[in-house]
Amino acid sequence: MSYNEAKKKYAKIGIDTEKAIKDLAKIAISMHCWQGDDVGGFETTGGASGGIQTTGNYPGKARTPEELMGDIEFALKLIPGSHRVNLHACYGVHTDKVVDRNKLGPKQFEPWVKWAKKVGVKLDFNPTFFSHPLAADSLTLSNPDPSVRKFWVEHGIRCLEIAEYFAKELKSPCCVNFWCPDGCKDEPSDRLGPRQRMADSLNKIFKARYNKKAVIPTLESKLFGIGLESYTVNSHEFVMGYAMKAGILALLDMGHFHISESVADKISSFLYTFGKVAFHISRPVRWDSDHVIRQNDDLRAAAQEIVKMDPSNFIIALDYFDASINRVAAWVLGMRNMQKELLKAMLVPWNSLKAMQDAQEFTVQLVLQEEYKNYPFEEVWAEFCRRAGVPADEAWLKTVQKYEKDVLLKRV
Ligand code: RNT
Ligand code: ZN
Repeated sequence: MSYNEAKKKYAKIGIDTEKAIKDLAKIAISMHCWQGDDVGGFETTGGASGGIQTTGNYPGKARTPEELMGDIEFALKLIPGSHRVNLHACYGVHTDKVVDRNKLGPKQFEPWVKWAKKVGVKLDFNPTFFSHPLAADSLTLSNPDPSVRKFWVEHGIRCLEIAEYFAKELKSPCCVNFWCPDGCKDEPSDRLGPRQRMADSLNKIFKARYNKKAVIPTLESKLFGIGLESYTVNSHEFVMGYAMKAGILALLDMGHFHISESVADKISSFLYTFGKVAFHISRPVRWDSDHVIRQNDDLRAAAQEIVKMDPSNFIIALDYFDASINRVAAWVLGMRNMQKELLKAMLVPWNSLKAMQDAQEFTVQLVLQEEYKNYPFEEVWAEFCRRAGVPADEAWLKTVQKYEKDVLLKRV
C-alpha cells in the first residue's frame, strides 16, 4: 500500500494523516543522556548508587563529555524530528578538580550549552542525589543529619539555577526533575519523620528565587529501590500531596508502580490535578529494571492517553539504561518506539470512540478499537521519516553498527 492509499483509508474514518504527521513533528521528546554511559557521569569512575542498577557490560560506553556528546549527536540523526536532551548534574564538565554538587553552577554546563546550540537541541535537567559520599546511606533531603540535608538543599538550589541558565540560553523552558533515593531497606520505625524532613528540605529549595516561567520543577515518586525495599520517602502518595501543596508538578515514571498497576490510567488523574503531566517513559520487567522501551501494550496505552489529552500538556522524557546492548541503538530504538506509539494513537478516531462509550455501544467500541489497530500505520510512519530524512525501517541499525565498528569499539 502507498502513503496515498493509506491516507485515503484513514480519511474514511475521519483521520487526516497530514495533520498527524505535522502534529508528531511538533512533539519534542527529552532523550536521557544517561543511557550513553550507564548513569556513570563525569565525577567518579564507579557505577550509579541510590537503589538503581544498570546491568550488562557491552563495550563502547562513552567515557568523556566529548564521547557522550558525539554519541548523542549520532543517535539524533537517526530519530525523526527535533528533540531535547536530558542532563543530570553528575554530567557537569570539570576542568581540573571536580566541583562538588553544592557548588555546581552554569560554568560546569557551558560546554553542554555550546554543544546544544550547535546541534539544535533544548536541554532539561536533573539534580543528582546519588553516586556521592553524602548519599552513601541513600538518605539525602530527608537525612537525619541537618548538615547533610543542608548540602543537598544547596545542590537542589544550584540545579534550579542551572536549569534557568539552560532555559535562558536555549530560549526554551527547562524541566528540572527531582528524584531522591531516600528510603529504608527494612521496616522503618518512623515513616512520618523522614517525610517531614523531605518536605522541609524541598520547601527550602523551592523557596529559592527562580524564574517560574523558565524553570519547571517536577518531583518523581517511586515504589522501592534496590537495598531500599521497605520504605520510600517519596512514595506516590507523598509526591502527589507535596506537589499539589507546593504548586509544582509530579512526575510519573512507568517503572515506579506495582507491576500490575496501569500507569496509563493514572495520567488523566494527574492531568486533572496538575493541568500538566511529566513523564519518565521506562519499561519495568518484573521490577523497575529500566529496559529499553518497546512497542508494547503499556507504551501504547500511555501514548494514547497523551494524544487524547493533547501532547502539549505533557513533558515526555525517556528513562532507561541498558548496558547489555549497543547504547546508541538503545537510544534510537526507544525514541523511535515512543514516536511510533504516539503516531499510532494519533491515527485513531478518538472522538467517535468516545461517543460510542457515552452511548454505551460497547460491542461496536470493542470491535473498532481492535480493527483500528490493523490500519496501515506503517505507511504514515514511512512518510513521516521520509520527510524528516531518516530511514523508516531497520536500515538505521546498519549505520549504528558502522559507528560501533569505527568509533565505539575503539574505546578500550
Ligand atoms: C530512578 C529514577 C530516576 C533515575 C534517573 C537517572 O529510579 O527513575 O529518574 O532513573 O534520574
Ligand atoms: Zn525515572
